[in-house]
Amino acid sequence: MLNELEKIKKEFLDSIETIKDSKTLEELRVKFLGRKSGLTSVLRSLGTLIQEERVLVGQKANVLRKDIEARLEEIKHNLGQKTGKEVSIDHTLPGLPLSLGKEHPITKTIREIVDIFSPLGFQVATGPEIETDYYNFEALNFPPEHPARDEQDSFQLLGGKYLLRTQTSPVQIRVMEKTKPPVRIISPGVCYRRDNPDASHSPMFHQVEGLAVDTDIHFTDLKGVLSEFIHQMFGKEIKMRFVPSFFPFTEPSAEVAISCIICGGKGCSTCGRTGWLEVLGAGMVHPNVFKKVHYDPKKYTGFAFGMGVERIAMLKYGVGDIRLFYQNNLQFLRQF
Ligand code: 2NL
Repeated sequence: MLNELEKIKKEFLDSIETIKDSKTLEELRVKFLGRKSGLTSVLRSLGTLIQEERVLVGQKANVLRKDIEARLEEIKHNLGQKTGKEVSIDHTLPGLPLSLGKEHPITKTIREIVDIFSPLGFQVATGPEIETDYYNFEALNFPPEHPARDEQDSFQLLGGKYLLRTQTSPVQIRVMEKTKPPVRIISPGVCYRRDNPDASHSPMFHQVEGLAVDTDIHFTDLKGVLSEFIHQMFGKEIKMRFVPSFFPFTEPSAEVAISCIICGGKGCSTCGRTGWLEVLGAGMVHPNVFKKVHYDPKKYTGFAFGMGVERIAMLKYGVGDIRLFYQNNLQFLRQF
């Protein structure tokens, strides 16, 4: 009987090496502690033994049983820690909600602008943010001493050959260089100007420019297209007005304003008590710009416009500070 117990012990110690999961663990538990196990049959046959043997074998058998139980318990604990599988999982519980991201208000506004101009026949054109002085200023008829060329107003890249574009017009120049009229494009994108940030200025901002060139483009076409844009963007009831202005690259030039969306034109703090809000600049493409891209200014005419996306978004959504767009404040961004 004592030999039998030694054999069981040895066999048990050998076979615990094979335990790799809770299933093999349970199989061994049944094999060594179950009703049909060797240990159980030793304990059952104790009655056949004489007094002294019964006490000795009985003690040894119970010690072995406790050892086996303790060892299996220890292995079970370790398995649970290693795999985590011993923790029961309720697979019917609902999952953790995934928080979906959403469009940034500036991206959203660009998309809304594009969605208005696309059906009017304007194709989206994009181009480099790092530009040369030629594409950013010279081709756009900026006089050599124009203050906008000043290093104060644009970011020059080391070496002096390149700068960060101050508007997206260089894209339109590049398109005109490559394609013959008719041209109808809008160019959304990021621009950079050396400005100190405040509620209405940011050194990095977004712009959408538009350009239409053909043999018979007139100021009325510009007015019709922008009127459609303003009414779709801000509402049918909104009034629009053109105020004479100046840009080097357009002649004549105009500043376009809309009746104040806050006070309806009566005058309030948002519109500076004028009843009007400036929303974009526009005009007829200057003949000097056409000459730069080898378009014949006697044959072709065109209109162009440019708008700041942040300004449009601020007016449309009632945002009082441009810096809110760049601070990754989710409480702000989730509202759009
Ligand atoms: C503004 C004014 C404007 C343009 C941009 C343009 C481009 C070419 C030729 C002529 Cl290639 N003009 N762009 C024209 C008028 C105004 O932007 O205040 N933007 C925020």
